[in-house]
Amino acid sequence: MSTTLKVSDPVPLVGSLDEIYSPAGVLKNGQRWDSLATKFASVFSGSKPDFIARAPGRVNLIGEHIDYVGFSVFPAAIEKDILMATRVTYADSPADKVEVVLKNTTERFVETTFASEYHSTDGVQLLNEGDERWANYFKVAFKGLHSHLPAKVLDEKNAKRPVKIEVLVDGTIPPESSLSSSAAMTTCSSTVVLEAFGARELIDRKEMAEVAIESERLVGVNSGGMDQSASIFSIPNHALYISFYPTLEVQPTRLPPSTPDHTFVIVNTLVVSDKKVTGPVNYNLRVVETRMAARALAKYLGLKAAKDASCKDLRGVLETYFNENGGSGHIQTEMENSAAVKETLDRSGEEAARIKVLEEKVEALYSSSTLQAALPRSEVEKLTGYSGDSFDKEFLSSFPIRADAFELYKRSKHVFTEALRVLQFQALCKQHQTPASDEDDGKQVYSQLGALMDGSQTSLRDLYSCSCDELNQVIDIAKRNGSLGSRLTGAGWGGCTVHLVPKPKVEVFISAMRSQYYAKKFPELTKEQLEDACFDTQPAGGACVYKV
Ligand code: NG1
Repeated sequence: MSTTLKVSDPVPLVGSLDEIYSPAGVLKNGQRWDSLATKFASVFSGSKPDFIARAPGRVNLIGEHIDYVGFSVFPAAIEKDILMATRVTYADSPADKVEVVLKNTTERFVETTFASEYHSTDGVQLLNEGDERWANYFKVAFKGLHSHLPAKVLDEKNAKRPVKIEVLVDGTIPPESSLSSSAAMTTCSSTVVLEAFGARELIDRKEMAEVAIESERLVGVNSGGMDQSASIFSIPNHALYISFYPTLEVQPTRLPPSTPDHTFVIVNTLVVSDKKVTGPVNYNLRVVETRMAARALAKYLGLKAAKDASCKDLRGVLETYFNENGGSGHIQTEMENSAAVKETLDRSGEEAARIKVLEEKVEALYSSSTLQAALPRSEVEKLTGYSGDSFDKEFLSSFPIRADAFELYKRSKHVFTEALRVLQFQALCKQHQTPASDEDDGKQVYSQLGALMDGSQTSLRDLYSCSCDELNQVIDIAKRNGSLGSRLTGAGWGGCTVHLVPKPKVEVFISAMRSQYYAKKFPELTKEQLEDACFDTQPAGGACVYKV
């Protein structure tokens, strides 16, 4: 069943770990929470924290590289998370600044301190290098939220104005592995700032998510909004259907019941992919290519708003195309011209049919094989109608990129087909919420869900070019050992994969991964490291505060 969720609620307070983790997760994490509070007392001169903020990582089940284009995605929070044990000292006499002290249970993240005046965060500097750079995530969350804090919170008459915030951070999400450790850091930091300033109930989760998405862009990646939304809004046992258009909305969705149960197994290739470093040739370049593709498609369709902000991404072009051509009635005309659009409308509804229409327009625009290849700038200038300085301003000014040629056809094709797969995945989940009454016991729906995941991987590998040898190897092993659907998750170029596996096959699956991938590529891994690299997971709860 799909549960409605109010994005306008504040980050919740929880009273017990059962509200966050599965029973196995409670067992695994209970001791960690206790020892974090004890460690806090030992590193911060004796006293206990006032609260522990928590934000999870996520695994994206389907819908890759389409959040920054405006299309919906389908992730779930995982149990691995960031915890921030926090103590707040309030002013007992007039003060003009707050000091933040950040420590980490992992030694390589060294202790760091920064201070900010209450009326302005301009003095808070982000660092480009060095061991204290990890504090940037907290700093951007603080800077981002500062202008949203109600005036009464920052007012000097407010006795609850913090002068010191002491934080001990502990994380279990492997960094740079596409399970969103960075979004969990930004989200957890935002939660600490809200609680410390007494503003948790004054700023709702939707506003917090929007600020966290903007804030993380300050760290240097032109990211979408999936990760922060998943980290903030998730609830246990549900995946989240997240849509960004026209505004952020979240629909928690359960996966279909089946006998036997199915689960998602995460396999980390252990190939590190740092988006901040490779952005100019990988992630940020893809964002730019999809923007070029949007302007090219808008021009081809002859849209009046082709150069307006409404057509800056492919979702915007889709909406503008239907608005300028008679709204949803136009789909009837398109249907008469295409059996595929009609079939999509019948099977998956109008939103899906609209996407199919645009996919067909992409095929028509790039019908010649020369246009389907990587295009030099001169060709992109012709297709988009932007040249010289206006080209630089439109496409090259937000984030540095490095490329001699741009793939417009392949990126557009991936975006529309992937957006369609997300709708189909969500529709299948919603249509199969009661146990199948026949012999099938959910087999058919799970094989359909798996096929959509496989389709996503093929598209990411061949059209979006963000897979890599290790990701492909892991996926091959998975498909030979019980996985119904396997794909990379997150940005790709390394990091993790996600696999849909019937529960009785999980053990065989994991042991095949160990012998066929890890033993060959990373023979030195300890038992604990192996357990951390390859594990099955249940959808977990989102960001919260636990009062100690
Ligand atoms: P990962 O690789 O998990 O950081 C990134 C983006 C997402 C999304 C995916 C690709 C950030 C913080 N996250 O995820 O918004 O675009 O890639 O689907 O940049």
